[in-house]
Amino acid sequence: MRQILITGALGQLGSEIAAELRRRHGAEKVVLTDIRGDVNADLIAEGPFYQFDIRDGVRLTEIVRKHRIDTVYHLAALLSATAERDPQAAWDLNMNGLTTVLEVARVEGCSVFTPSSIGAFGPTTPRDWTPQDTLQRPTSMYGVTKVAGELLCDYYYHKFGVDTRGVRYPGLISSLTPPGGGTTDYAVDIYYQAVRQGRYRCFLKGDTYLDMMYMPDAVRAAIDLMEADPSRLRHRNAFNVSSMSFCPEEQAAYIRKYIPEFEIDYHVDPVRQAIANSWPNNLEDYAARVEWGWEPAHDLDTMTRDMLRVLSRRLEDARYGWNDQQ
Ligand code: NAD
Ligand code: AKB
Repeated sequence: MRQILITGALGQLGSEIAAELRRRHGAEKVVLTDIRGDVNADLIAEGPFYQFDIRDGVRLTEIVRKHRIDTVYHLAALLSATAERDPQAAWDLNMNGLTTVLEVARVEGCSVFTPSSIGAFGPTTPRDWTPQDTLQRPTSMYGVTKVAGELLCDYYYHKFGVDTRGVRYPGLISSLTPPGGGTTDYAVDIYYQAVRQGRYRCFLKGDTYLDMMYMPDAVRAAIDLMEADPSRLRHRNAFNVSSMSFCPEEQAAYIRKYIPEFEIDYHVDPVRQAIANSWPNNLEDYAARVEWGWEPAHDLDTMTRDMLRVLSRRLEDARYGWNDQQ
């Protein structure tokens, strides 16, 4: 039975991986950690939680030993738009946070999941059906840290035998916890604004295609990869995973199937548009399918229907006095 620790556990991805792992293994077996403690009160109350900076290796070692941790999902990081505003802070957290986790894992014998991103690719990468093994020369600081992170994780596997694994996630879309400062955040916010106001002002151009994924598929990808038979893994850090690719115009058209009066207009943010222009349109994910059985369940239509249903119900609850953020 695994003893799991999650870093960045209160974020968009962490809160959902935490909920699913606690559902599978029990709350006591899944230790959550984050630098903040002011969100997702239910998750914090339900099982072990520690508030500290992931660059503190002494504290991490204490917690790993106390709970006999054997598997770490390392999710604490700065995302692309935030990273571009403060590149030094992004390098510091994304690289020193990862180094701290890998060193503790090496000494204490833990497996480590670290997500990479479509941000690990750049303008010279083939944009359509981006191959698993291809050119990676990203132009954003986020991308620089993601490529360096992939290499560092592979290094720890080859040099020290640490069981490191990762996927290159597309933009993730979810309703439990808002996204934390990425270029793909528009694709989440558009659903909130569609339900609240029936209109949305988008910070990317309407014809900007990007790879995206609904959160239930993203959570399953992480857990399935960590449970995969290691002898089948030819790649490790990190696997392309893909489920849908769309642009804001297309997403708006799908929202209109359910909210016909929905309107979208555009006020382009040059920083995030430049990042999006340097990323692939869609990834080819054959290696993940063959090596550990990756298969997504959601497409743009099923995701749109589900997001609008969940958010409408939450808005309705808020009208009757429930907290809109819960
Ligand atoms: P997020 O910003 O929602 O969550 C990150 C969490 O890390 C936050 O809860 C934050 O409080 C915590 N954190 C920040 N600094 C910390 C520190 N010094 N010590 C400890 N915790 C700290 O991000 P997310 O979307 O959940 O992303 C998680 C991982 O997945 C990241 O590595 C990200 O690059 C990757 N990823 C996310 C997406 C996406 O669309 N969400 C896509 C591709 C890859
Ligand atoms: C971001 O936009 O920074 C993230 C990502 C795709 O890595 N959502």
